[in-house]
Amino acid sequence: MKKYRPQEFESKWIKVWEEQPDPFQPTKEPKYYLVELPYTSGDLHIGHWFTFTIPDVLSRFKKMQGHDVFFPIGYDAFGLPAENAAMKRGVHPRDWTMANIETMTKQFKTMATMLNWEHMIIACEPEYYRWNQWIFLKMYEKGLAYRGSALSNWCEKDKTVLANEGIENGKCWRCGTEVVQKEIEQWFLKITDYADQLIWPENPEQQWPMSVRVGQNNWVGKSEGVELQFEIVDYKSPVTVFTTALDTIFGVTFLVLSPEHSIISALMDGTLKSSEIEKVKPYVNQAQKKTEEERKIGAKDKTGVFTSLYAVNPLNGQKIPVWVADYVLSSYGTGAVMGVPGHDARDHEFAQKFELPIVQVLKPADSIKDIKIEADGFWDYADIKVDYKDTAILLNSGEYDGLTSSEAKKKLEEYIQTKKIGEIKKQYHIHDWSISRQRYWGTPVPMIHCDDCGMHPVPEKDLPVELPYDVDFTPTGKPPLATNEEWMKVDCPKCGKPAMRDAETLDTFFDSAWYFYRYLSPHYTEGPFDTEEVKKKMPVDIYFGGSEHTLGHTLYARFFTKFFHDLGLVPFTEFADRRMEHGVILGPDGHRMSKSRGNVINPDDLVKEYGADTVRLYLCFMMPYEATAPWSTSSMQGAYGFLRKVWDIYTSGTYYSDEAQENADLVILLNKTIQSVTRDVDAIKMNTAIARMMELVNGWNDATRKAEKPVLSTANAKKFLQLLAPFAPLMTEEIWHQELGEKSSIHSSIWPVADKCKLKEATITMPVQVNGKMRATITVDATDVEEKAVVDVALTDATVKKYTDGKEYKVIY
Ligand code: ANZ
Ligand code: ZN
Repeated sequence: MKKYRPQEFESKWIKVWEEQPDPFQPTKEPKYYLVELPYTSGDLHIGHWFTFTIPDVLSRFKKMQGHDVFFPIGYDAFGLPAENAAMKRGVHPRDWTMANIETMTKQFKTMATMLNWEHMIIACEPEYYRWNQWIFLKMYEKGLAYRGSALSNWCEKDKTVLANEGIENGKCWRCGTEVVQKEIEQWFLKITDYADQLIWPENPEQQWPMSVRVGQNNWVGKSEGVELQFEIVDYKSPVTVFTTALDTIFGVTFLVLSPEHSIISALMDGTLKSSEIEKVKPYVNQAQKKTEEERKIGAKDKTGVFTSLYAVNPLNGQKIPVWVADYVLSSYGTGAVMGVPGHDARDHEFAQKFELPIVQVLKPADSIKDIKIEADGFWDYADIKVDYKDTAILLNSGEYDGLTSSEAKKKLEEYIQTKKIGEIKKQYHIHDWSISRQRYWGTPVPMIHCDDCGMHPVPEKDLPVELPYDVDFTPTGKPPLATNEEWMKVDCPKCGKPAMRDAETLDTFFDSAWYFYRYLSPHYTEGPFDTEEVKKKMPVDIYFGGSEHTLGHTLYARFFTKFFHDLGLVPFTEFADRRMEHGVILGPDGHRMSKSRGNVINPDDLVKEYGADTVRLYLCFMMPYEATAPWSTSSMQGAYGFLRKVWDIYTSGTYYSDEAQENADLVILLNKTIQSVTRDVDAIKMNTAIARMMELVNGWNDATRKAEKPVLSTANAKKFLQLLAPFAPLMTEEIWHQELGEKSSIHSSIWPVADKCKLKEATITMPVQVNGKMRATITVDATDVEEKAVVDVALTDATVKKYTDGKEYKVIY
């Protein structure tokens, strides 16, 4: 018997697969399984193995079922870490990235996946980013890409702008530096034009996790309300507020402006006089240091100052004080809020802190009991909206008293529209997407700036604008590309005079927003992708990836898809039918793996010691794809033990044979295993599929030991090996050829189907009662449970005979 030594055959098969053409002919429709393309960080970690192995098992399985499976790979190769690593180690970002790609590709290949390497894309290659530029120019043409200025999240260490999605707890997601606010000129994409389309309907056709859909919908944050004007006493221009609670207008006891509001600016520069300016100035100055995130989070402890201005409530003519406070954001609505402390939680805290009057203007209908209304009359509008939307009743609201909230809203909307003091408005929380970075390692923005005649797109025939190799990319606050004067110089495409290139580069989230289209035709030169291929293979069947991409990447990818749809490039508006989020493998100590903790599991070492099949099998067995659990070396050794058992079964020559007298129970168990493994792999429950296979191996072992001769036919033995093939592709291929004498790959063989007739238990045990007392149990053939046969067995049973012999009886079946 040969010993299980994966090192002796694993690399052989990987090479054979790579070199030999695959004779497989699909008979069923295409499947597109997509895993988020890895970032070229340097080494493949166990998390990469996990996120790719399970989709690979699914891909191999679907292929064996006859599908034309597309399972591509590529590299997200631009971005800051390359630049940072380059500065730290004195290597060029491109060289660093390319070296990483080489290492990672080598590592990936040891994983024995069926990835379509010939479709690989590398985002930092001109062949790819040329189409980033093309898409950018199309967006520019449609007015979706524009140059603007905005108060931006700025990372002082990386010297770059960050999108909101790039901030974690107020810190840069890459380097952890505190993010500050700075007014910066940059390129934007008008994702807000697609805000409505990005909102998931209640019951979408696509299977995306509820958490993702809710998260994205909240991020888009559509809300319907009104913009309403309040006159300012002794000042020419009114303040417009955005409110979703017009029915609370009689409860307004103050106005709050954001520190960036134009009226506050007028106070700051003295255009507008304030008796409180000595308090307003320092408050506004320090508020501007906080990031939007901090202002939202820190909004618990309210701060603010009175401006000395007064406004007039347009409904009841009341004079109310105007405050400035940083819980009002300049980036949302109009940057001004009508304070309703009776019903808005934030306004309520503010009023309590600064002793402003609180007026209740909504109460529950009489029929509703047990509602918590605070002693000062506070009843949270957020609760009202959810639970009693239409039934709350107005009070303290003049002629509107007694109306329900929805009746009042309708009437008030009519009133403000006829008086021309307000209008119905939709607001979104999502901002336009800032896409330019003042850094080097990215796609150059394909624009030209001419002193004489303005800004022009680079003509399409001149694409790609290649990223120059020679630049000084040390951050100085000036974009690194600007340091290469030769590169910067270009003739104006309009007037021909000397002009300048745009020195900024695109956010890497731009690259990853459409890469899965490019996979289909990675070398296509007529456009970003071959639309015929898209029609054949897309939408993606399942998109596998991490939950950290809920609000960034997957939202951008959906936006690009909708844009492509509008260009007529794709026939659908959602790119993936299903999204599946993977969990995290923790270190053996239950903590996140990290170098500093020393709890990192290195897949290369494991492959060397146990072989790739064991690592794959364990990753599939350790937990469901969505779960998070610690690594266990002993369980992994268990996986190794299982594969060794299988190896011994197939190499010992005693478990199966062509002429075996088969064990009927084992045949049934095998067919049941085929059935459940098929079902489980299809449902991506790899761990339970493996558990079923383990049961079969134990049953096979027991039966063989008892019989002391082969108990399965070779044909059936092959079927089990096929079940295991997607999980342990190398060992099964070795056995398939060496032990079973097959000539073509097990991975192009046809997936076994359970024999319906052999799914039932072989025998059934039944109790037999005589005069109401159980006297015996009999065993009958499961295929023969007809009354006559069963009764015959019962009546010939020795124990039963004792009670029935010589007596008269009646049989009840
Ligand atoms: C008065 C009011 C009374 C409000 C009430 C709510 C409840 P959503 O649903 O998220 O759109 N608001 C408006 N602009 C703001 C800004 N720039 N910064 C902070 N808060 C702002 O929220 C809309 C509500 O958020 C608006 O309706 C406004 O407060 C506040 F019982 O107006 B409301
Ligand atoms: Zn010009």
